[in-house]
Amino acid sequence: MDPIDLRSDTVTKPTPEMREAMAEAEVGDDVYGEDPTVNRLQELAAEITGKEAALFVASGTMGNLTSVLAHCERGDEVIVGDRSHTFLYEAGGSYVLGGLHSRQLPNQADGSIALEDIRAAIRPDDAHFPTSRLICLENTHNRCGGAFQSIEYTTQVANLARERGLKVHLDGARLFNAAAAVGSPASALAAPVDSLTFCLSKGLCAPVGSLVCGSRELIRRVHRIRKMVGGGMRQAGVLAAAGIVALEKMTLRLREDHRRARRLAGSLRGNPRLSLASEDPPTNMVYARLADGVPQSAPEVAAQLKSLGVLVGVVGDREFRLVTHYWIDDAAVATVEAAFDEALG
Ligand code: TLP
Repeated sequence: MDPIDLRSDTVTKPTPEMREAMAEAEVGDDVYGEDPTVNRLQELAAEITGKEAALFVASGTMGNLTSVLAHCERGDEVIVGDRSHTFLYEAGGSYVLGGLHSRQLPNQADGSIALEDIRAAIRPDDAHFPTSRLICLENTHNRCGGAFQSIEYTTQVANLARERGLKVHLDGARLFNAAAAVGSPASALAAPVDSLTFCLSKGLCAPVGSLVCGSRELIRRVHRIRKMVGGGMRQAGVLAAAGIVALEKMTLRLREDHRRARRLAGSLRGNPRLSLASEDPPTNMVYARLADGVPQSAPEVAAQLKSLGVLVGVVGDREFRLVTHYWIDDAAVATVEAAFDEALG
């Protein structure tokens, strides 16, 4: 039997409908701009996010990197949250490849960066300082419990950026989870920002790929940088076909994953050996810590859970991340609860 895999929503496999669409996809050489399925996916992504243009890239990491490089010049400064994916988990790409300086500001528990912190961090025009160029937000926020950012907050950050001549990039890897949680279309969350990346290969189940969306001019620059980092793909329509199914069929069902995350949290809350980051997970992530006095470490408990057919993410010595997705049903949630009871005895 396949294990119940809650390590991430990146583990999702394509649905049967996606595999069929992939097998039948019309393809061409996308470096020549001639893959009709990639072109259709890009048009659809631009339309759904309300931006002028979109570009298919290999991953969320590539989407964030190419966007940030497209906004900035060497030596510029990028304001990021200290718990953001871009800062923590993207191998320092914007520094290594772009010569960019990052200004890390504390992420609040709800995933936001306080407006006053951003205001205070924007550099005056003085030769001593790097030039503040870009603010990066994340929605939903992975390391802040899957928290979602409101349209109002995103707009406030964008207004501040505009006043001070900065741009805003949104890491919307899970933009559609945010949209489902806020109860608004993705375009409303995307409207305030200059660029955004969203992923097809997380809760939306496509096997590969992300989209960068923004103005035509920005996407033209992202396109060149994508080529530079080796992301010009050829008959990528095979992948894009699954992405089209993801956008057309999978976004509205994300609420189900959120409901299951709440259910999972509800059942784990009853276990005195665990303490949950949030009583009520905002989207599809449940963060749980081992209570004081539990002798095992998180990796040890995860190994025991694995032997019971349940895979969980380990984030630190005492903490787990459990992510619900398309392939986790109600029966799986019940099994996970029982496995924790057994592993923690
Ligand atoms: N996140 C992965 C890991 O890298 C931690 C996960 O399992 O959640 N932005 C956000 C907010 C992400 O959570 C991720 C992936 C990315 C960007 C990067 O996407 P990929 O993996 O496609 O490069």
